[in-house]
Amino acid sequence: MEKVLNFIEGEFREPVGVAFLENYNPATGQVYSLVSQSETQDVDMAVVAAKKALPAWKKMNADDRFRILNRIAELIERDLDKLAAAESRDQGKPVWLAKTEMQRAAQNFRFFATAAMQFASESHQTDSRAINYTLRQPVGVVGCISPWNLPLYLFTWKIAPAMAAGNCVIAKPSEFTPFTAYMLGALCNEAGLPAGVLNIVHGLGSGVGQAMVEHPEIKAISFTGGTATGRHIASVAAPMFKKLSLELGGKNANIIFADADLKEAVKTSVRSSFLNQGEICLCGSRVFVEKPVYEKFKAELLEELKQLKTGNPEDDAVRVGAIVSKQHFEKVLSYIILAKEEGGVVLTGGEAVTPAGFEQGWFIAPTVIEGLGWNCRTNQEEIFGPVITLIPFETEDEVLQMANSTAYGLATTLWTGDLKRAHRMAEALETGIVWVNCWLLRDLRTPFGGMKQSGVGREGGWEAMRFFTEPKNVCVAY
Ligand code: TXE
Repeated sequence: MEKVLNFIEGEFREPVGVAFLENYNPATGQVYSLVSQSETQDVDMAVVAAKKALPAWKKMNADDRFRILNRIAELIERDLDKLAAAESRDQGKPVWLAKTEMQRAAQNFRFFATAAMQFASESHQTDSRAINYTLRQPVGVVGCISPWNLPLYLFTWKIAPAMAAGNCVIAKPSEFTPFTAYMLGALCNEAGLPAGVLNIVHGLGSGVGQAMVEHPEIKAISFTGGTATGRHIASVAAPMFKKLSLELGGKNANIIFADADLKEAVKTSVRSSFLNQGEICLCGSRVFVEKPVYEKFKAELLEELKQLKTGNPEDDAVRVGAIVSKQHFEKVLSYIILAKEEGGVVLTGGEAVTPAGFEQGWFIAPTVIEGLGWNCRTNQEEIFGPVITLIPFETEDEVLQMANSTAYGLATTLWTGDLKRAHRMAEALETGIVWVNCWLLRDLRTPFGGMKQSGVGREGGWEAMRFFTEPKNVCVAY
């Protein structure tokens, strides 16, 4: 069976303990590869390699760094079909969707390669006495820990800016979806990335992830994952004053006002609810609909959902693939049971499905529930699956209060034809991102991240370049 090996100092290595985890294909429920179960010693070796590579990498001129990172982007595009097939097999998502994400992974490298060329420091004249300028220096050896929902896309979203800013990286993909990060190692070698600039260690979060956060020579951690894990990482990193960027969960509102373009709102709500099986931190799982259009929206949404095919990820007509793991599949189903106990009425879905040929896979039908109060557990906790609730509302104030009621603060989508209302709401919503009459329209220059328990810090554009650098002020009197 194929082994997912660590990538340290440009070489593929077995973990020191020669232990492996089973890696499942969520669509078949079968083990198809083995993943290195690394421990502290593997992280130590990766840190030694990264420290060795650091002086030359941080001194390399931006133009040369740009060429290497751009070359990685080209190689991802060259191997796009192979990578997408591997991503789908590892994660459960449809292949067509994985292809779009591989394209975005390449774009991450291209975008941050360019950023490396343009990242300029500020300078300030102090009266007529001195000039201050800021040196933006790489942090050094940094850690990137990524989740299982958008594996290569989120992995590269972190490592690309880290390397572009001149850092050497220890990166850990999720143990549930390590395969495309493993494949990326070979592409980095082919692109001429110096050995040790990127080191990939695989294994459990509680083992190798924890070892990364505890390592005194890893000066910053960029993490995307669950809020509970983020809280734990923050507590471990705090005594060492490590720089932290935490992108955590969400319980996002999708708000539809009666004056919205309803057709467009329905169409996009199908995507924002169920894309990637609802396993995107930006999915809108609480759908608030203004009362005059509630029944119409509901009927049209349910009609659209009849077209949404769940099943074989290799089938281009399939829109909903398999849930990433057995544990997560059971967690999502347990929330559907909870919703019923809390008085929810399942309008469609509400159960596991077994597509022909995939009887052992972990599939859940797109599920719509109504009849729940805004403050029940189903409407407050992150489910992270193909499950949404419909909640009617009467006034702008009321929906604002309900939308802001959760512990999370990642993203909101608003559907309205009233520009003034859109601005008013955008200002009052307690989320890091507000989409008006659109969803997931991404521009890599914009700040990405959440407030409250959705995280600390922002990724994207200069935010990421700032996170991965230390500003040093130099004051020169004249
Ligand atoms: O994520 P974890 P889980 C949410 C979603 C999901 C829940 C839990 O609600 O149901 O989080 O998912 C590594 N030190 N999101 O448990 O554990 C782990 O190996 C260092 C939202 O699968 O947070 C993996 O690489 N690292 C989210 C990464 O952290 C540790 C995406 C994320 O895993 C660690 C995924 C530790 N002690 C889940 N423990 C989003 N924001 O998009 C684990 N890890």
